[in-house]
Amino acid sequence: MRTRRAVLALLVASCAAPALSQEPRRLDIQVVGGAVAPTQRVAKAVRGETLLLRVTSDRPGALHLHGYDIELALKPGVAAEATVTLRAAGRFAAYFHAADEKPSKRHGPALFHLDVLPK
Ligand SMILES: [Cu+2]
Repeated sequence: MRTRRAVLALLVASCAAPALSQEPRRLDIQVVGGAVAPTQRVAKAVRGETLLLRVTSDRPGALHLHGYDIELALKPGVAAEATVTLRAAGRFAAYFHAADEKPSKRHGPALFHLDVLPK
């Protein structure tokens, strides 16, 4: 019980002060059928923070984070990762591009938005 409480306290501390941590904060995104759960549609971060973006997908394709121009190749069963230091504040849209989609296809709705708040 004591251990459990200590772990909880640690979790709370690391969530409350992401900008002060030197370790990248992990942002897990699960793409299922080309979409994410409603709770993952907006991710919040603070400028200056370093994120470890970790993405899984049940379909092959790519995740494209506009603005930061990060493209992650996605293969089912393999987590794709990118580390990014957030130097620009604003709202950035991420899209899922299916492996079989035509290159000319225009973007549909965003997979999720990354809100980077100025300090
Ligand atoms: Cu795109």
